[in-house]
Amino acid sequence: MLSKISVMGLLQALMVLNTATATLLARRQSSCNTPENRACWVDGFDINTDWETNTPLTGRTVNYTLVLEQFENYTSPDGSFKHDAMLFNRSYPGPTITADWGDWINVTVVNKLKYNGTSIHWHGIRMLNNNINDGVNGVTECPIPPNGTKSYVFLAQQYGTTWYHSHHSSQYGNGVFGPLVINGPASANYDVDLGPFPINDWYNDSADRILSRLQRPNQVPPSANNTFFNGTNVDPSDFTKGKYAKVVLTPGLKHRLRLINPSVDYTFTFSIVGHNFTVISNDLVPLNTTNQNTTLSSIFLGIGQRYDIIIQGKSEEEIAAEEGNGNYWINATQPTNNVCGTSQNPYPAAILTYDYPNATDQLPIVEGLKPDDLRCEDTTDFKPVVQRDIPRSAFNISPSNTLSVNLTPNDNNTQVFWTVNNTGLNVIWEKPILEFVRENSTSWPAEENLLEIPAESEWSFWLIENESVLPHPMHLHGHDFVVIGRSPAYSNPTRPEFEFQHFDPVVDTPNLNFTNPTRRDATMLPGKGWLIVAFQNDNPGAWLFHCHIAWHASMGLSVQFLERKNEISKAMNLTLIEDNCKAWQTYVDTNPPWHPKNDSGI
Ligand SMILES: *[C@@H]1O[C@H](CO)[C@@H](O)[C@H](O)[C@H]1NC(C)=O
Ligand SMILES: *[C@@H]1O[C@H](CO)[C@@H](O)[C@H](O)[C@H]1NC(C)=O
Ligand SMILES: *[C@@H]1O[C@H](CO)[C@@H](O)[C@H](O)[C@H]1NC(C)=O
Ligand SMILES: *[C@@H]1O[C@H](CO)[C@@H](O)[C@H](O)[C@H]1NC(C)=O
Ligand SMILES: *[C@@H]1O[C@H](CO)[C@@H](O)[C@H](O)[C@H]1NC(C)=O
Ligand SMILES: *[C@@H]1O[C@H](CO)[C@@H](O)[C@H](O)[C@H]1NC(C)=O
Ligand SMILES: *[C@@H]1O[C@H](CO)[C@@H](O)[C@H](O)[C@H]1NC(C)=O
Ligand SMILES: *[C@@H]1O[C@H](CO)[C@@H](O)[C@H](O)[C@H]1NC(C)=O
Ligand SMILES: *[C@@H]1O[C@H](CO)[C@@H](O)[C@H](O)[C@H]1NC(C)=O
Ligand SMILES: *[C@@H]1O[C@H](CO)[C@@H](O)[C@H](O)[C@H]1NC(C)=O
Ligand SMILES: *[C@@H]1O[C@H](CO)[C@@H](O)[C@H](O)[C@H]1NC(C)=O
Ligand SMILES: *[C@H]1O[C@@H](CO)[C@H](O)[C@@H](O)[C@@H]1NC(C)=O
Ligand SMILES: [Cu+2]
Repeated sequence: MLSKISVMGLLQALMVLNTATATLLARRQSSCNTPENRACWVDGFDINTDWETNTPLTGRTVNYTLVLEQFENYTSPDGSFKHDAMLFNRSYPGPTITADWGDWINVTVVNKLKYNGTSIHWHGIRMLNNNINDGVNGVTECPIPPNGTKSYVFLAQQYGTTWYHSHHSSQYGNGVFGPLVINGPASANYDVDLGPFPINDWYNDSADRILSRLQRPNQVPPSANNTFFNGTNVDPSDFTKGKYAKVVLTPGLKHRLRLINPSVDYTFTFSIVGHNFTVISNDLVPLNTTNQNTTLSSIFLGIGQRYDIIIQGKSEEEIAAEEGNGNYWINATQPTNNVCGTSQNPYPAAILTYDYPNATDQLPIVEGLKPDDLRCEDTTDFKPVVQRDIPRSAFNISPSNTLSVNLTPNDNNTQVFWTVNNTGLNVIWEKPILEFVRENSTSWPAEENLLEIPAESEWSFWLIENESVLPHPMHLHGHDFVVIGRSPAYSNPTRPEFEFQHFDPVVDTPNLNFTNPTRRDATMLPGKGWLIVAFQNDNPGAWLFHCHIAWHASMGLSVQFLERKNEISKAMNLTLIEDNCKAWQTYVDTNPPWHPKNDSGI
């Protein structure tokens, strides 16, 4: 049941990555990447390096083993409730995987779940010529069966903060996720790296049970039972149970905090009472902090999005001069019904505290920002350090690159689907798209929602129109996209509510941004509105573009882009997926797995 990645596959990927840098292994200078010089990394590589063409190959492989186990009566980290959970190495969230820019990462996943397959995706990782390690069952691999093992091997071509999670139906909602940190240069200086800080929703029920309820008509998704900061919080109905997450600063120093939203359904506005912060990257893309003001008092965090921020610690004297007690709330608020200006914290917050002689254990006493001060919309005006301009002349919108999203019942109204151009995604776990490609077959079913990227295009532009009032956090695999344009959020007070805003080529095209637009791997599609993204047609493989609300993805809200189809077999060794597919088939033959028609499988 063991599937191995051959050394040949690795070498192939190395060769195609960059012949110029592959010959010289990068070396670290001692004067580099100090608190005064974070822009520096190693000889010839710094914050201005375009990682799409240059990566400081270290020749090192970091190895991790993640053992995925099922717990029947897992006590929630807030002590409030017991239910099923699925955890990596018995830890919630899973362990942080850490590497340096240019390392190879080898994560061996051991599936000890009782009844579920699994498939682990490395969110935001480029996977250049390495689609077989993207970890999407039914697309790039078969699920890893119970008692099966698979090693995912990939290059840390980018650097910054991201996460990994199961792509097997809504399974990550049971706890199957963890942070992934790749050390590299930064676009502003700091003294202390505090590490990852996931903020996510928590339910007193398993993801499997919630999803099976939502697949029926007229169901509303449950409200979360808590918000977890770095995996914990107090019980909202009994503050003596569980514990607050505490972020500890040293007075006077600058601290880097790596925000991640690995929720299944919630977006947040993040803020810290009494502290502004500087955003140095969105997703895995460093931001220029000198030609724009990235110092903010709050930031919107959609599902799948990350922000690395730098917090300037106050001096002991500054703290003493304040009305507070040296402790400050870290809030993750939500606007009511997606209406900006109505943000509030439904659950207890986390605490920012200081390590100094006068520190106390008291709870913060200053309430924090007024709700209307909070930014409650996704930011699209951040400019990356490495500039990329998009050829306006190549821009064209037609029905062939328009995706229309809606919530659609089936004919006899017994099930509901999230559809894209009238079809909800439904992958075949036993026969991933890469298997069709290997067989040189194009006879995949319509429910694969597969869109072939025209071979001759350099840039691929996509207009997504959202018929529903719900905003959707859209995430692309295998690339960063640029956000060329977007309608205002439907809740924007200047817009009549619920009025659909179609993309109007005449009115809207002049306002699109082709000059160094925001570049990242997850962004919001506004309710009753539109979004235009573009990405380069340069990574052979089958790549998902999906809503990152777990319920929506599992109910169909996804397409797959098939890119440079004729080059896929050359770029990687597709036979490497075979062993695991055989193991999965053996499992299926004896234990028919649950995969109802209206579960997309991702
Ligand atoms: C990771 O495992 C590979 C293969 O077993 C080995 O060659 C390599 O030295 C290991 N890396 C480290 C950092 O130990
Ligand atoms: C979990 O809890 C249920 C209900 O309390 C109980 O029936 C079951 O035996 C427990 N399972 C384990 C493994 O403890
Ligand atoms: C990855 O780790 C597994 C388990 O330790 C090992 O068998 C395999 O050789 C490693 N692969 C590479 C490319 O280092
Ligand atoms: C996964 O396991 C859970 C709990 O054991 C079960 O309820 C669910 O049906 C399984 N899902 C799949 C997709 O196999
Ligand atoms: C997995 O291995 C355990 C221990 O060897 C065994 O009890 C269990 O039946 C196996 N499960 C499957 C699905 O093969
Ligand atoms: C998050 O929790 C882990 C485990 O308890 C801890 O080691 C880490 O310091 C925490 N991170 C922050 C930013 O507080
Ligand atoms: C944060 O920035 C706001 C302006 O947006 C400013 O009014 C406020 O004084 C700043 N707060 C701190 C603690 O620097
Ligand atoms: C940011 O923009 C400024 C002004 O355009 C430029 O001088 C600088 O080199 C850019 N890069 C960084 C990392 O600040
Ligand atoms: C940047 O914005 C912050 C917060 O809004 C504000 O406090 C600061 O004065 C601004 N800095 C510049 C250079 O405009
Ligand atoms: C620390 O507490 C002591 C005793 O209450 C007080 O005299 C001193 O001013 C405080 N120092 C600071 C920096 O808050
Ligand atoms: C921040 O969190 C604290 C503690 O939960 C709460 O009292 C305060 O109202 C929150 N602030 C906002 C703006 O919701
Ligand atoms: C979440 O927990 C369940 C089970 O205890 C309750 O039934 C729900 O009412 C609760 N939901 C919220 C929003 O707190
Ligand atoms: Cu959605």
